[in-house]
Amino acid sequence: MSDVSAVKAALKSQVIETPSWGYGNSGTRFKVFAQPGVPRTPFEKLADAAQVHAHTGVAPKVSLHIPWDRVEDYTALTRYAEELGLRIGAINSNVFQDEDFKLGSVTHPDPKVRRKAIDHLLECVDIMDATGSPDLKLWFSDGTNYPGQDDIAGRQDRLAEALAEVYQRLGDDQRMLLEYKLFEPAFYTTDVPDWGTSYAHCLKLGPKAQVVVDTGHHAPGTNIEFIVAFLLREGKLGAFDFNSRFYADDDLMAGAADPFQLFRIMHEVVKNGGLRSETGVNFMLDQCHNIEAKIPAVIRSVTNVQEATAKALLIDAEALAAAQLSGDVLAANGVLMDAFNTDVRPLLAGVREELGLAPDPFAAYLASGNQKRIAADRVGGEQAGWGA
Ligand code: LRH
Ligand code: MN
Repeated sequence: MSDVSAVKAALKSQVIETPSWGYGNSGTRFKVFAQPGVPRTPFEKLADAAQVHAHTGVAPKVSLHIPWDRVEDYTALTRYAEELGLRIGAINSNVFQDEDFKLGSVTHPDPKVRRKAIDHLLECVDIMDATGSPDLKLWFSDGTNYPGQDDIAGRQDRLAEALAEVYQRLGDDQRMLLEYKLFEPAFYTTDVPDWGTSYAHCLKLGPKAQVVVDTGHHAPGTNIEFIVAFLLREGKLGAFDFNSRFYADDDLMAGAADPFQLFRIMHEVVKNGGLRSETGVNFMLDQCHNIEAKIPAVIRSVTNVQEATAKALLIDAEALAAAQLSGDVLAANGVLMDAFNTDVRPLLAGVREELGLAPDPFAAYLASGNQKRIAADRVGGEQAGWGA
């Protein structure tokens, strides 16, 4: 049986990075619904992220997205984050909204357009230098919509060339995290469509290049925990973008659509040393709260990840190994299901109290009155969103 004090210690030192864009307006092509109290500036997004950390104790990092979070003075933004007890996490590039990138960014047929895209990625590394962020997170919407539209292998050459130039620019304590996605916005080829393509590019680039697993970016039925176990074994799992989905890249709250999948993923993380800080896996949320209040939704997502982690930590590893090695299929599956069916909320409530926090962060936040306060204070100005 797992040592409860070791489980508690692991839960107390867990770090979940929240996305600045998760606090802004978001939607679909059909509609973006605004909400009262939505932040207007990156500073207000940090203030919202600080609420999540204040109530959960495990969310001290915030991912930024450029240009959505572009500011005059990144030192001031970083200092403000520190005053709030936060630090700047991954810097996300954005080569999916510029008019020039319709046919691709770093894979575009026109070298001038590729240059523009690479310069944006290099600007993101400058912002990492200014904010102390160790992670450059790259997701490319690049792809094609029709057979014959472009040279599939040629685009890979262009991608590899761009990644190599950016890789050279990285500092010793910096790394690039290459995210893959099956489709959307492109609907025929996507230039980084799956973990294998990202892994292959990262292998060629070197040790400072690792793969990002966004849980919403796979074909239905994909066994994501296999990918996680494989990449951890190779030392190439750099980060997660946690969210959940029923169909495609729905970007719903992590653990909301499929808590059992999140548990299976965290089991492979725990078993393969991915929770150890020295493994360097960055656990991030990448979600959109199109109809639900944003700060409470992020708090719920953080506690969902905590619950999946707690259940994974409670797995009786010895009993599991014994059953696996003796080929006792039902016993092995039973060990995992015992952990999954364990109500870990009392354990997590205890962990929070030991951290000096309220046992139920969601209820505590709603009772704090912060939601009413920001709705009253944040009137006027332009609410933050995807700026598309
Ligand atoms: C692409 C993605 C990527 C981010 C964006 C907000 O679907 O997952 O990680 O840049 O969402
Ligand atoms: Mn993502």
